[in-house]
Amino acid sequence: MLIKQPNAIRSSEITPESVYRERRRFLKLGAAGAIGALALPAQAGLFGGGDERPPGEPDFPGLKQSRFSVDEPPTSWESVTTYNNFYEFGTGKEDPAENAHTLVTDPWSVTVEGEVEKPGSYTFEDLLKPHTLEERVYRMRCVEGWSMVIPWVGFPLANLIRRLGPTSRAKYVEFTTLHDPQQMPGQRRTVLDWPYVEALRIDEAMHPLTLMAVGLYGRELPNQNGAPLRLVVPWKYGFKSIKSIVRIRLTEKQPQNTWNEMAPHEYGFYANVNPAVSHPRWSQARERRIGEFLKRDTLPFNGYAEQVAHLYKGMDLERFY
Ligand SMILES: Nc1nc2c(c(=O)[nH]1)N[C@H]1C(S)=C(S)[C@@H](COP(=O)(O)O)O[C@H]1N2
Ligand SMILES: [Mo]
Repeated sequence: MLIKQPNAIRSSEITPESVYRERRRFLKLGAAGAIGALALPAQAGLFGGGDERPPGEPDFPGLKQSRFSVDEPPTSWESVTTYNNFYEFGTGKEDPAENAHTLVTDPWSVTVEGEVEKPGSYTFEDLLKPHTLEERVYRMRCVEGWSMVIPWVGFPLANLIRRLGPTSRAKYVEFTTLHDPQQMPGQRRTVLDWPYVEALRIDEAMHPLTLMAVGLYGRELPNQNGAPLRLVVPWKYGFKSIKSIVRIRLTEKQPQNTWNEMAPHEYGFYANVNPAVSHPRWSQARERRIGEFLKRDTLPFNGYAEQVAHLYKGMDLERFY
């Protein structure tokens, strides 16, 4: 098996208790306020028994279930939170769960720059306040050939971008992860050109499937999953879903993303899940769903073709991989 026993130190054990409770109180109020009296506890029915869910109380009780959720059994909480890619905390799959407790996620702020009408530095709380959180169960596919199904908690990135007011020159949206080798020990080695940067074309960023996530399985994001704020783009290989974002920049020119810079022939800008286009060193035709034994076929656009294929009409996807 790929999965080790849980050894993660939860953020609740690391962050000073008072600070942690403050952040939680804010998130709870926000989520509850947004859904009001109509909300039903979606989780009970959704995961029907089993022990896939995390122990303890949810941080976001009574989340609305998104109509974009897929109807597939979610990967266990244990796997989702102990089998990670987050090179800022090491290159091994178990490294992030072991090491990410040194990341301080509260206070947190995000700098907004470039082609927007409302640039500035936003606290995590200010950034979130106007948005309605919901649960979105998404298929996720890593470029390495494994996949998961993850019940994210978040809101559409489009809503945030609209609020920031893109100028007519805004063609791309660039995201940057925190750069702090004190908190991120993996950054003391130059395995990547830090900080980690990712970007989307503006129409991809505005697509209703593109999510800003703040939680999973009804809980705040564990540090190893990109706390306190990360991108989730379910039709693209996992590396586009950048974690622990501190900067959002709208640009006219296509930004340089980290993995493309590292290995341009292996990782493109688009990174749409495509079983027909092999990675130079392996096929992308099949995948291993974590928790399952037999491999399954990988679907074009990770199964989201109906919703997103039109974004790439007329593009040669062998060239724009
Ligand atoms: N900052 C940052 N974001 C990152 C990564 C990373 O190393 N650093 N890894 C990416 C890759 S390759 C994958 S598959 C997903 C994994 O997300 P998960 O650990 O929450 O499943 O995060 C992506 N976001
Ligand atoms: Mo990945």
